[in-house]
Amino acid sequence: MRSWPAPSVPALPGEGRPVRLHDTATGAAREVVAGGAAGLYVCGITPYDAAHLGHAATYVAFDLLVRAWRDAGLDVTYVQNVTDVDDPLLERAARDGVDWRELAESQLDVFRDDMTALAVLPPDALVGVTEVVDEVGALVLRLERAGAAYRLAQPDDAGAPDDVYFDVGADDAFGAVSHLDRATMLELSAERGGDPGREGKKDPLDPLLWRGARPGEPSWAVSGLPEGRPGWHVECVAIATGRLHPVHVQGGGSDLVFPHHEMGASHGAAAGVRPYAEAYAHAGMVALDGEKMSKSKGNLEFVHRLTAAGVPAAAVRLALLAHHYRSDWSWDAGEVDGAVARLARWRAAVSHEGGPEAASTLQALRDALADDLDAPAALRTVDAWCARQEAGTEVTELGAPGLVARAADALLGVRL
Ligand code: 5CA
Ligand code: ZN
Repeated sequence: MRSWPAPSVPALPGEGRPVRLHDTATGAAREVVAGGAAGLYVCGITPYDAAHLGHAATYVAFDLLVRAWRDAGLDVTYVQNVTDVDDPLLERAARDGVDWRELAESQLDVFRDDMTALAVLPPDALVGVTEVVDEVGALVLRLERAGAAYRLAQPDDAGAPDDVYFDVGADDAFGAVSHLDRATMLELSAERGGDPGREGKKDPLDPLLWRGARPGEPSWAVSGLPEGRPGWHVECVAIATGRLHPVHVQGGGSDLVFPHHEMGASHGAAAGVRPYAEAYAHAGMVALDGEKMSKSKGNLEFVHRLTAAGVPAAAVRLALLAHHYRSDWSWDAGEVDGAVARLARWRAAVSHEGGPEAASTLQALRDALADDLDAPAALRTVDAWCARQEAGTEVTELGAPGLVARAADALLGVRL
């Protein structure tokens, strides 16, 4: 489906270092990409409500990875999905009396505008699940043929199309992404879209691969499967493995470690794609004023609300970058003030023809990003150059401010 416009990325002299990235599965940071090409898959939005600042923070985090990889000379292919058919979307559409497709399209437009404002590089492919139902169905059938799936009659309607479940027992390595104990897995499964209480399953943790059609719900006919629609985890595995060879990094927020990425890894293994992803990278959760952002509590912040209130989008981006992508943190109104002040300081410092040499600043910026995308350290290196510029005691090089400005734009996505 349509993505969003790509911001231009200025050219920089030289090349960045290979990026070391923290892998949730191994618990260590390492260079994930060996050759000259990198494949990134990041879990996209479920467009039933406007994407909030926490979602934006996750996409800005992976945007840093794309920028650092490209700067290091890699040929990057970036794929992102849109969960444009799922329970929360259908429930919200029914509640509000709108068509689920229209609801998804309208919320996607808000998301595209926010990503454009934040100068996030668009994925090479933004794939809606409804566009690739056949691909997902083919993977479900493959898992059935591999003996890793089973069918279950709908609870109250034996004549209705069956549901298809994945058998977590089919993967010996199940648990290797999250390393959670079973009690925690059961708890998270219930919280995050699973149905551990469903009767008749082989294991309460077994996730849905394909949901048999229910009255009033959209469904598709895929040859060999009951009339129905894709399950959640399998959609991402189908979309990622169908386009990336290999999937170097499977990314998303840390709320997806379990069950989503754990199940994805097992689906991949059972289907013969071993490993599904070379590494699993997760962004921390953003809260608001100390509490988890939650639609029911109404404590949400949005990129478009901030920009409509006059905050430059570049300042919103700087505010997000001031937190390490792996940390959980809480947004409060003070974040804006600090970022607006920093943006003004940077802009003033680069608005000269000359300034202190900047090649070492570029190097430090690259080093910070290559070290597990340490954006806070990268911001401090630019701050330090600004301080030298303000002190005015160093030999001035013509063009140095321009280099700092181009580096901030290309590597951090902050245009000065
Ligand atoms: N469509 C699925 C992924 S396949 C989904 O989780 N959609 S979402 O709209 O709920 O979330 C979109 C992305 O934002 C996911 O990568 C998710 O992990 C991330 N995310 C959700 N909440 C937050 C938050 N509070 N802070 C940071 N990232 C978040
Ligand atoms: Zn996903």
